[in-house]
Amino acid sequence: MTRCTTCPYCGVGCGLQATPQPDGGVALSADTHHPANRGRLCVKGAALGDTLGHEGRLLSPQVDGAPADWGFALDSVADRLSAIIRRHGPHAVAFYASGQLLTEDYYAANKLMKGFIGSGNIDTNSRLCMASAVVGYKRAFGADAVPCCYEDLEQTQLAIVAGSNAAWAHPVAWQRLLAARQARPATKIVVIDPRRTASCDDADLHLPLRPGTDAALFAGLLHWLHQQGGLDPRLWPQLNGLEATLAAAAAWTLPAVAQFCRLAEADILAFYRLFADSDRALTLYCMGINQSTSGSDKCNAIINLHLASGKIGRPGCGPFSLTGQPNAMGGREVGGLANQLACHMDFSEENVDRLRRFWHSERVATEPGLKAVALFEAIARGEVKAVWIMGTNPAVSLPDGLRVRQALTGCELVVVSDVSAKTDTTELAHILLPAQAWGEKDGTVTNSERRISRQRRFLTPAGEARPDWWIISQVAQRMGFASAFAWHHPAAIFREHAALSGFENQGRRAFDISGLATVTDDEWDRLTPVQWPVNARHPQGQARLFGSGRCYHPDGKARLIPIQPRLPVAKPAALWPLLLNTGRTRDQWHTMTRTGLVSRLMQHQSEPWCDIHPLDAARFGLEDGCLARIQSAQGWVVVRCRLTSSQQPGCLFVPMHWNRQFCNMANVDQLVAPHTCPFAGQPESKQTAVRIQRYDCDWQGVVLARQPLTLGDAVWWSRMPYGAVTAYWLAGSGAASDWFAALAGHAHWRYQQAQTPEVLHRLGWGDGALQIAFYAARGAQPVIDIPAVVAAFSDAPAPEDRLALLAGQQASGEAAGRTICSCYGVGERQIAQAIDEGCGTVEALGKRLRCGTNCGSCIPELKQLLARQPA
Ligand SMILES: Nc1nc2c(c(=O)[nH]1)N[C@H]1C(S)=C(S)[C@@H](COP(=O)(O)OP(=O)(O)OC[C@H]3O[C@@H](n4cnc5c(=O)[nH]c(N)nc54)[C@H](O)[C@@H]3O)O[C@H]1N2
Ligand SMILES: Nc1nc2c(c(=O)[nH]1)N[C@H]1C(S)=C(S)[C@@H](COP(=O)(O)OP(=O)(O)OC[C@H]3O[C@@H](n4cnc5c(=O)[nH]c(N)nc54)[C@H](O)[C@@H]3O)O[C@H]1N2
Ligand code: SF4
Ligand SMILES: [Mo]
Repeated sequence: MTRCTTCPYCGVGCGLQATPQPDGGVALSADTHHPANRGRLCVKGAALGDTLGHEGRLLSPQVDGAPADWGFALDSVADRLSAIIRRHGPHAVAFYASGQLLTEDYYAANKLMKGFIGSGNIDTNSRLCMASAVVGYKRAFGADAVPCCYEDLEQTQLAIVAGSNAAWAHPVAWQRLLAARQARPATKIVVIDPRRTASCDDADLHLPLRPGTDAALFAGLLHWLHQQGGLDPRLWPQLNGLEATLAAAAAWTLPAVAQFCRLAEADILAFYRLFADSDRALTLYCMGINQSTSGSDKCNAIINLHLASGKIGRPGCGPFSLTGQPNAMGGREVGGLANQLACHMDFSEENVDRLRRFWHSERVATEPGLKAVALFEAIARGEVKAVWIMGTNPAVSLPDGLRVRQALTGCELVVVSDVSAKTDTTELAHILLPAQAWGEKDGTVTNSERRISRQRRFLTPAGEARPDWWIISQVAQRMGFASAFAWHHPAAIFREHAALSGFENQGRRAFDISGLATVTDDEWDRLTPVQWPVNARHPQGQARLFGSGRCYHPDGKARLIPIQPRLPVAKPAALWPLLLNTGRTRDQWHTMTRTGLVSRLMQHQSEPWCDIHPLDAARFGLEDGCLARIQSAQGWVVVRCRLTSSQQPGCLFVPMHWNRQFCNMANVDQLVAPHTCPFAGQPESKQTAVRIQRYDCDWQGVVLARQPLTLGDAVWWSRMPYGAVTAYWLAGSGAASDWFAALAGHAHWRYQQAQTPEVLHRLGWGDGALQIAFYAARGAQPVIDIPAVVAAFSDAPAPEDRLALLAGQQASGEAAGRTICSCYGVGERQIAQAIDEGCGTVEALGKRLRCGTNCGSCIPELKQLLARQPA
């Protein structure tokens, strides 16, 4: 039977259908009925079927490095946590959770820590992601409530895309916006981003502002509108703080904004006029706004503008924070952030009392706990002695990565619930608990537009994996809280959560799904996607909020917040002349635990890299394709340079994804400083002061093998899975032949070798098949046809073709080149050839090669190739 479910990746929250196949497999396809995607999927969603295998999965619990049964593992967690609490009190323990948990899991974790252990110390990776957006909404509306919905993408006249590369990070929402503009060409798109991203390819206007200066741009717009008479005086009685906000914005005249943001006045004015002339304007914002030491103020600068101009609460209007993870929003609802309680309640005495009565617990935490960055600092100082990490990989994703690793290494008790056996974080755990993965577990998630959807089970769990909610409640029971954690089904947790949302609410809290508090298990299982609130007033949910102007502050009025735009803490200086930006790439998800398994997703960008402007490259003696070492006050990485004018001079970009499982020297968060926003606690992951220099090595190469290799740190390496073969890009010092000899193989393998002073190629044959292939060149990376070499592992070439293989080339035929379209595996060289042969448009390429015809994420790159090689 087909089961509808929700994508486990981004906050767009697309629906999928999973249909069991006669051969025992599962066919996945887009759900044509899901309101978030209506039949569309992006590359990552479309490749989900390739991630369902058990490769790399954590299959059984482990305690102190040894396999354990569940009973022993759960007892160990409960006993050790309880012992630490007895000795040092409840604040000596902490949970660090994730926007990738399901709402039911998240609710259980929050209830255990804040309701029964009695500490506020549960925080989440959403701190690195949405915390500023939460502060922005709460300050403005008195509630963490996104006013908008995806239909606004279709109904707006102006989409302002600020600090978001939605073409890659929220592809299906982006495609909806583009489709809407195609239907109504008067719709305009303005992208605000220091880099020229894939999203800019479709923009009517790109404002490449100086990093970190968005607040001034928006404050300037507010001031300019006010001067033009563009604000709506009818709204003013409903607003608090307007006068002070306008007074603060008055400094931001056009010339002042132009100077601060380093933009041309004409471009700024073009943007401001578009806003003034559009009755319906929508601002979509994401990490380029949130990940900042003044992220909260940037969010409020955006919200101020929409409130004062009345572009909110109507179709096509509003400040729309795009959530990152599939259930970042659910985490905000249950109280996954250390500075809130549950169901959007804060730590006021009244709310603490309310929760005491609802949970029947005398131990409810009375004050906020430690936010993520501060939490790991407290672990490092030994103040927090135990941490339970669930569904996140902090050794990779938190700033000041080296210190985070040290903190975990020195911590008395590190418990990790994960689906992957080997991550940078699981490697540091004392107790490992195998969680059920997407497709194996059942629960709900909430997407960017407040829409609650079901993730449904359609697979048998791997090994002994258990649902996260079950693991948490088992530990809670063993810690002595049996009756409060006696759930037998996730639907029971959902009902409790829904009931709490309505408990003594009386319209005071925006988050209210009390209309779902009495669903039966069966109704919960059949739940169709619905946008909260779901209550007596809105039994079918509600698409847009704040249409009436009423907010959740005690006086019911929305608040404008006076903003003083500030530059990032990181400032370029003599020692650190460049500003490092970090973020996402199209085909990878975070720390690559899932997408890194899929070779077609790895082929889009197979190595960690750094984008650098040609002027900076010349200044620091770098060329396209060379390896460079980037250093900050915190640490360093080694990545490959890509020269591109999409970067502005003075700024670098390195992806956030790579970590020690994929490259031994490319975890970019080892560079990022732990500076945070004073209101949100969110780190400034987008701006770090760094320097760059060429990475000295004698040779570069690639080694391909049937088994993953243990390469150590004597060389720089970067791993790329290629089906049954694993490839590693390499850079080393000394003689390549010595390195390979030390690595290599079996006595009975026979080696074929080609060597000149410049290159060393070696193929190892055993049992009639290719076992290992090594290509090294002095200085630069060898030019090798990797797909051809990979193919030779399964189809040993005829002896007369082995010389071509030794040369690293395919014997005949044209190789496809770097994968551009991941959906259909279409490569750069195939596309170039088709263009040469007359395909002059994206549509023509799609007809010929199918590229770009599924999810559309590669269309920006197809356009670039077309522009580069006119037919
Ligand atoms: N493919 C893919 N998609 C994802 C994810 C993924 O890992 N991979 N992760 C999901 C998650 S959790 C999240 S949070 C979202 C993130 O989605 P996005 O926020 O769209 O992605 P990022 O690449 O982190 O950053 C967005 C842009 O902010 C820009 N930026 C940097 N500094 C500034 C600045 O000062 N001002 C402005 N205006 N822009 C700036 C960067 O150049 C970058 O292009 O993506 C979600 N979707
Ligand atoms: N420099 C820099 N750093 C960043 C960012 C940036 O832009 N720049 N972005 C930040 C942002 S926005 C985010 S959201 C974070 C993301 O960073 P992380 O949350 O650290 O990244 P993930 O790889 O998503 O980690 C998820 C982990 O949970 C496991 N997992 C998957 N499903 C389940 C499950 O059902 N149960 C359990 N228990 N485990 C599961 C996976 O195997 C994986 O180990 O990174 C942040 N760090
Ligand atoms: S846009 Fe892609 S990654 Fe995001 S939910 Fe949809 S299919 Fe999944
Ligand atoms: Mo995120």
